[in-house]
Amino acid sequence: MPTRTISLTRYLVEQQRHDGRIPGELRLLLEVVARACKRISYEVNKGALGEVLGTAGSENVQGEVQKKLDIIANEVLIEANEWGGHLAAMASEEMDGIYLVPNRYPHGEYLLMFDPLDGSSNIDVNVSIGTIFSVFKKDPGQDGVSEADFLQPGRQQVAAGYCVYGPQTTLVLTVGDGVAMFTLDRELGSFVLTQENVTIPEDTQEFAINMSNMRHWAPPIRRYVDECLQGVEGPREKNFNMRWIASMVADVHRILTRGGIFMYPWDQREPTKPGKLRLLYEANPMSWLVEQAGGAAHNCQQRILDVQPTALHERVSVVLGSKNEVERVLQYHLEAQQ
Ligand code: P6P
Repeated sequence: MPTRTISLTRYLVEQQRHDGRIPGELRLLLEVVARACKRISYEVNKGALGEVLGTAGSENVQGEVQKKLDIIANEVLIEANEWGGHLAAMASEEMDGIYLVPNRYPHGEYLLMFDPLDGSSNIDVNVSIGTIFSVFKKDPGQDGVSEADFLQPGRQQVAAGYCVYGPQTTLVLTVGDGVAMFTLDRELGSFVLTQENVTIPEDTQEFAINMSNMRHWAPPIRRYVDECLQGVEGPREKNFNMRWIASMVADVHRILTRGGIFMYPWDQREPTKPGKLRLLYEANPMSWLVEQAGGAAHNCQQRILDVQPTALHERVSVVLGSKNEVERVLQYHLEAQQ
């Protein structure tokens, strides 16, 4: 336990006081999201004892089978956030359209998007999963709120983060002034600051990609991975390690903690889709966190945070992590075009 325990609340109040980067309404919103994540962690940790495992017998807008915990996590986030008065609307991987704050509650200026439980294919096998969230401000000049308000490039986020439910429950957050990590102290029942100024090493010897898709990749991705696999005998002149948890939250948490490169690129399986991961509530928040920690995040054509969304659930190709490795992948894409 760090000698000077700083709770999430104290951290946010001091950030608010320090440079006004966190207005009171945003601080309250982030504290509500954190409390919702604490509740989700409690539900996830029940496992087989809580009758929360297995499928819900339904599909989400992505056509993916919904796990019971997907729906529980979504409901926890909706119920926690709808009454506080700081949101105009929410959007979720688990809901087709946006969720307007009911008229019986006051409305605010913020928009909250989330993947309530990312990596849910890992739930039943007890592997780390997590909640990913992204916060924007609504255009003050617009009356009402619509899906169009959510279609903002990721560089306009005002807060982003995730909570990973693993051996520890850890909340990772940025409001544009670096990345901080808070570990849930279950005895106190609060998130305690355990790391700030998180920094991703610019170089790495660890890559994360689903190797079973190798035959479907574009040539520049194939070249990059082949060179990693050739190790010291190849052009990289060093050996690489591979990790793939199939839970973006867990893979990104490893990269924020010790470096690495994460790739879920476009491939030929569904050539009309730019990638598998969703732009608004997976790639954007993770990309801002990675950039705030000194890393890079690209879709192989442009910086992910500059992508102009055109649909709530649109997908994107993702290459993110240690800056020099991401730049090498981009260089291989440029060379392939010459
Ligand atoms: P695959 C989880 O379903 C997810 O959206 C990400 O968390 C993860 O990185 C990816 O999909 C895993 O995909 O095709 O390897 O199962």
